[in-house]
Parts: sequence; structure tokens; C-alpha cells
Amino acid sequence: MRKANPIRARIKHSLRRILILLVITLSFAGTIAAQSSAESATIETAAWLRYERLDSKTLHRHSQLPSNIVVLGKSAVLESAEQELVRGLDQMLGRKLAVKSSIQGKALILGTLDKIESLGLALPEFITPGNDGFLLVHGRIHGADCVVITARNDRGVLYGSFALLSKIARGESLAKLVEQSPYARVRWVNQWDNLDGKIERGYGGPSIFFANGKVRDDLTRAGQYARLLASIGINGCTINNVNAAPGALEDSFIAQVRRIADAFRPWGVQISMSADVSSPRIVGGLDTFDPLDPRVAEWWRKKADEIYRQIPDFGGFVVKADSEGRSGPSAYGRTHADAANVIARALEPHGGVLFYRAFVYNHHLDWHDLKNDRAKAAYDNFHALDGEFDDNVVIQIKNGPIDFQVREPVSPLFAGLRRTNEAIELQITQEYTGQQKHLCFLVPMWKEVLDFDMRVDGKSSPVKDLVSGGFFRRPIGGFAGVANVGMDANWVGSPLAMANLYGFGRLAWDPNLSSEAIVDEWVRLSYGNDPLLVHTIEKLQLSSWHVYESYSGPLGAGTLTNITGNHYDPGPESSEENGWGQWHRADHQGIGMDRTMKTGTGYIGQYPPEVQTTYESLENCPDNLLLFFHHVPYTHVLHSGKNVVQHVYDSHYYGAAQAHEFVAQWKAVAGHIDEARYRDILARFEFQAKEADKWRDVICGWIYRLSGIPDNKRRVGSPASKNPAGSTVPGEIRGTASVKPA
Ligand code: GCW
Repeated sequence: MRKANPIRARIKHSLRRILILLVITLSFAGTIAAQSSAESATIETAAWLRYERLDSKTLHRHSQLPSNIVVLGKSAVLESAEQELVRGLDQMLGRKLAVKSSIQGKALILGTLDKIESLGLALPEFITPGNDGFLLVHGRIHGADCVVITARNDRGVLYGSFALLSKIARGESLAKLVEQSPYARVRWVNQWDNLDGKIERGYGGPSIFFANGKVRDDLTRAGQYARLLASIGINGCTINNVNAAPGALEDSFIAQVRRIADAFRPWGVQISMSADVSSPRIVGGLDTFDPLDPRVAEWWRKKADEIYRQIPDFGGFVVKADSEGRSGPSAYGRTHADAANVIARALEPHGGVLFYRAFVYNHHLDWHDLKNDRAKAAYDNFHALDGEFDDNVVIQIKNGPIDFQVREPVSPLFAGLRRTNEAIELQITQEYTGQQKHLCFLVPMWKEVLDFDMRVDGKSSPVKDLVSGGFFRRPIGGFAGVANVGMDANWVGSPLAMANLYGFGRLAWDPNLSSEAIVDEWVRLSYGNDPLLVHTIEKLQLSSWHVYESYSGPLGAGTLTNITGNHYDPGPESSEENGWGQWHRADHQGIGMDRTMKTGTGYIGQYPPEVQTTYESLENCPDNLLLFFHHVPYTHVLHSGKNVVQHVYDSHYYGAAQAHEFVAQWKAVAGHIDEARYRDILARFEFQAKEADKWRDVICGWIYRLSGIPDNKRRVGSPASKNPAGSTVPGEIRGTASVKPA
């Protein structure tokens, strides 16, 4: 028998203790980690509606706020407003509002204008809030000082309630009266959700609406989404992909969609659906979908009646036709106006609207023909039909003539429809702008688009006034943003990318807000008021579009990405020699699309005369759109004094260096934000910096191989450089005519 060794026994005992301690420590640490990541997921899902507890100074400032809330009137939307105020003030100020049914002393009063006026409160004469607008005002009612939130409709009261909460969260004073009205009636988001639960160009996880061909049983996230949308004034959401599955219009499916409408209704957000124009044949079993066939008109009428029976506040349809392989009126030799009007007439008795997308182009264009130009397609297809669309049709036009590139001129069609309603389509989801893996705050880009003056009839006519309907005095108009949120805790796949959803809503409400003001609101609401954190995130966001552009799409050449593949990696050669028309025509002599009237495709002729003058000549054309409008030799000297190829080198090295700077800037906020979110965002910036290096090397190598002109700073093309003969980094592929973009 082996004798027990006391020393060994002691060691064994100690080891066991260490092991037990280790297990306890690890599992405890695990709990903390799990807790903190669960907490940070909750924070991210709350997005800009966190209602974080305010510091004591701010708490003191609001000590005079009433402790009672009285809601005049009854509706689901008013109830949401009441609950939101109760919840928000409790979380931020620790003040539990008492819900009262009548006014006794100081109160926070919510109600539509007629109700408020009946209390004898004289509202300032000049205040005439438009539909959905609101008034936030102090007033004496029954001898007591009250805070009043009023509007023409319940939705306006809800918007006013969110505005009050936002002011409190950002530490703003409530002393001044606030009157706000939205710029346009249409403030919609589009979701490109497929019924199987996948989202086209969605980077935030699966659909919040659909799974396995059905509407999800649990629509909690849908309700939370509607609340977020309402808080920024969005009043409509198209729930399914514009590449619409006809099955979405089956009666059995509409019955399911009704549940989504129910989840959205308390937030004043109408739902709408994308519809395939061939539905009368595919779903309805007719032998045609010819828009001029009375049986087709009858089918749409019955379908609309059925939808409104189930969803009385249904918004309408969005249609993509004759585009990228979708069916369309061309099948019967009919026009887009025919196709739009037949559906619009079915919606009209119910107050519904038909959005018809202008994104119609031939994707089998002959690359060899120098006169061919995809950019001309929207105007060519729709301008001639101006005045032929019914009053409840809106033509939904992408901001640029190609497809959400990192920089494009504005679509000339905005100025080309005088007797037709229009809406601008912006892309919140970052398809061509880094797919949420790169930081790219798009509000500054959208601002440039919306502020661009089209000089219609030689008058000031910024795009925002064309799309709102203000300039041409149209009954409907506005903004549609492709949001594509998903089930991820942070909705879009990256916490900082939520600034784009917030910014879209704020611009749709008021396009005159500055990018700085918008990002400041968003940061404070989402991250609190720590000065260093606020300053750092604002700086990062505001520079991010230019940085992304400088390494992915210089001089207006379009995003030089892999267009026949993932739309993400660098792949400049994939644009050429195929029918998709995203060409930049780079060869050994020069680069750029000649779109001039004199020698090129004539695209510039689609703009009003003053804009033509800006773009037609090399002297006037801004550098940042040079290659969109002109084909020039690589040695062409820009307004900046550099030649084209040197600009490409410099901008790529600058952009990649800036992406590395992002990492350093972010590191400065350590300790100013919870550890989980700090690390998550740090990892994202580190990844982006590596990706920016890849972009730099691929694009610099590509342009060097084409031009043969080395970098005068010896970074590219000289034997001593890191990139001597151009890169062969994976992701650079040659395009083929037959491949459909992924
Ligand atoms: O750019 C293309 C996208 C497609 C999208 C299409 C469109 C929904 O790559 O994914 O399809 O635009 O806007 O219709």
C-alpha cells in the first residue's frame, strides 16, 4: 500500500482550492460579461430612446415640470404618447407622472387643437400647425401653469411628446415655445424584406416581419421599430421587398400582414406593401396583367377592397416594374402611366397612394456603344409621361441617376416632372457605402442632394422643394428611405450606423436641419452628454463619408466596388464590359464617362440650362464629379492643381490613413463609455482600417497598371514602393456580361 505523503496531500488540497476559486471567478466573470453584453444589447435596441437618468443639475432645471398628465381624447396613438411621457420622465428624471382624467392644477396636457381651445387657452394666433405638426407651449389653464402639447391630429400630439422628451434628454431648456411642421407629407421607410426572412441589402440580421414565408408570430421588434420611427416623424413603412413576391398579395397573407399593421398603428405609422404588377395573372389566375384590360382593373379593385377591409389605414403600394428582370407594362406595349394608374384607381377610394419607382433601366446595354448611358434611363422613361399619372401616384426617384453610389449628381428627373408627384428615394442601408462595416454617415451627402439648386426656369428650386411638392405645387410628395433594419440588437448591424436612420427621419421632417445639429441630437440621445464622447463621435461621423469616398470612389467615378459580386470589396474592373451600365470607361489613355451634350452621351442635356452650364465644360465641372461627366486623360489637371492619377493615389493614401486615425480617435473615449460598447466599436474601426488599406492597394494598383504613371510620392509604381506593380489583392475581379449583381 502506498503511504500518504503529507506534502503531496497539502499541494493537492491547495491545487483543488485554486481550481475551485478559478471556477468561481471565471463563472462570476462570465456572469458579468453576459450581463454587460445583455445590457448593451438592450441599450442598442433602445437606440435614441434610451431615456438615461440625467445629472442632478439637469434634474433641478426640470423641477418645475408638472407631476400630473391629462390626455384629452382617446385613441391608441394618444395612449402611446401618454405612456411614452410617463416612461421617459420616470427614467430620465425619476418623476412618476400621475395620470388624471381632468385638469386640477398644474398638468402636462395632451390633446388636439379643438380640445385645447375648448379649455379657453388662447393659442398664439400665428400658430397654424400643418398636418402632423405640433405645438409645445406653456399656458395658464384654470389658473394653473400647464405644459401643453397640441396638434391638428393625434399623430402630431405623439410627435410633440417625443420632441419634449428629446429636449429633456439633451439638456435643452423648455422655456421657449416650439412649433414644428413636417416639410412633406410622405416620410416613409422601405424595407426590402423577403417573405423567407432574408433582407435584400440588409446587414442587420433577418427580417423583423417575416420568417419561413409567414409573418412572424412574435412581432415585438416590429412594435419597437414603429416606436423608433414615430419618434423621428416617420409616418409610413413598406414592409416587403420591391422585388416583390407575388404571394404577398394572397388573401391568406394579407390576413397575416394585418397583425403587422396592428403593431404599427399605435405609433401612427401606416404600413404599405410592394406589389408585383403581374399579380393579377400570378395570384389572380387571369391570363393577363395588361393594365388596360378591364378584368385587370377589376382584380386590383377587389384586391384593394380586401386589403382595406382588413387594414383600414393601409398606406398603399410600391411598384418596381420593367426593371432588373421584373415584369412591367412593356409586356403589353403599355406605358408606366397605364401600369401606375390602374393600381392607383383601386387605391383611390380608400385614400391610398401608389409609389411607382423611376429605377427603370436596361441592364443589357451594349458597352461598345459610346452613346449608351444608363444614367439617362429614368428621365428618358418618365419625363415624356409627365402629367399622365393620377393624383395619387408618386414617382419615387433615387437621389442619383445610377444607383446609390458614394457620389453622384442629383437625378435630373426631379426637375423633369412638373405635373406629377414625386418623392426622393435615399438608401439608409449602406449597400455601396461599406455595408455597415465601414463608418459612413450619409446625412452630409443627403444634405448636398436636397440643397442642390436645379434652377428650374432660372429660379431657386432646391431638390428638397421639388420632392416636397412645394415648388410645383403638387398635392403629395416627400421622402422614402430604404432602411432594411433586422433582428440584430442594434437593428442595422452596427451601432454607429443607426445615425443614418435617425438622420433620414430628421431630414424628412426638416431638410433645413444641419448635419451637425442632427448628429449632435443623435449622439446625445444615444450616448449621453459626456463632452469628450459627444465630440469624438460627432467628429468621426461628420468626416466619415469623405473618408469612405476618398478610398472607394474618387472624382465621381462611382463606387469602384465589385458590382457583379458583393457590392462591397474593391473591384473596379467589374464595372466594365458588361450590360449593367455602371461604367467608368478606364483604358490606358484615360478614364471617365463622357456625358456631355457636345461629344458624349448627351445626359447633361436632361438638366435645366444653368445646371448644364456647370457640368458641360471642364472649367466649370467640380472635381468631385469630373469622371461622372467627362472622359479625361490621366494627366488632366484638376482645379486642385493635381493630375487625375496623382489625385487617386493621394486620396487613397489619405483615406486609408484617416481610417487608421479613426481607431486612435476612438481609443481616446476609453472609460467614457461602457466597456462592451467601447470594445465592440473599437473592433469595428480596426477592421475598417484594414479594409481601407485593401481598397487603397487595389485601386492604386489598378490605376497604375492602366496608366503606367507612377506616384510622385513613390508609394505606387516605383521599385522601392510597397505597391510596385499594382496589387493582386483578392476581391478584384473582371466583370462578365452575364452575371447578375448579387
Ligand atoms: O442597386 C440595386 C440593388 C438591388 C435592388 C435594386 C433596386 C431591390 O443592388 O438589390 O433591388 O437596386 O433598387 O430595385
